[in-house]
Amino acid sequence: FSDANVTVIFVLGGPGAGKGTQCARLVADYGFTHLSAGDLLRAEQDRAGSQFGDLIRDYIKNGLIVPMEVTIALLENAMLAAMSPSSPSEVDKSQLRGKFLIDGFPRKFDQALKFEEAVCAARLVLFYDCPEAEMERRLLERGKTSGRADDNAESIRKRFRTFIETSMPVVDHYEALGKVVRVDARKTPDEVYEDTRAQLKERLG
Ligand code: UP5
Ligand code: MG
Repeated sequence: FSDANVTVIFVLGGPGAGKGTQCARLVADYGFTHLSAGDLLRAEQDRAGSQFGDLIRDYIKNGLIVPMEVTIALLENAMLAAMSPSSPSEVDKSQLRGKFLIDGFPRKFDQALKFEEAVCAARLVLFYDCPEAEMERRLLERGKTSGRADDNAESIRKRFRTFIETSMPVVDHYEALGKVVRVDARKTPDEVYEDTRAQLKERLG
């Protein structure tokens, strides 16, 4: 895809920081297409005939990062489908236009490099900053009804470890490039969204 025609914002933050919640609001106000890497992986896991189902299930339960070839292919296909619903195989990718929130990806430094090389560069990174105790409280609460295989105390602990050890360096990398918009995610969803909008207005005009 061409960086001039396609806008990508990575939406990052720890497990339960509120990435999905804020993306839903941004979609309504800005017309972005929201692509959650975790949601795409869960859909692929449940797709009949997928060769990756068992692998994805195992990685997610253990809070580990699924090999990037799988995730990047799912993201690229979803972007293509959003921009060219009719005949995705015949289009000239450099002519396609779209605006995307890529939620929960990249989670590892090499994934960031590979995505930018294979798909397109990120314009900004929205980073939702939330203390672990608050994220844990939210995830355990959601776990009562979510049915997510990783919303339990043991998986949550593993997800936190992966986030700190492997995913925070991605944020640091974009911070050094001046691309990070940091939002305090401890407040109510409305307050977090107001802060998001104010900062995006400053950065995107
Ligand atoms: N909530 C939200 N905002 C709140 C607020 N301000 N105040 C109070 N409550 C708030 O929110 C979580 C819960 O908190 C909800 O109940 C919400 O109502 C409440 P949500 O918006 O869902 O937060 P989010 O950050 O999206 O949390 P999520 O659990 O989705 O984060 P993860 O990053 O853990 O999950 P994801 O689906 O992205 O990834 C899951 C797994 O998939 C990973 O652990 C990994 O194994 C795998 N994965 C990969 O391998 N590669 C990838 O690229 C992506 C995922
Ligand atoms: Mg999410």
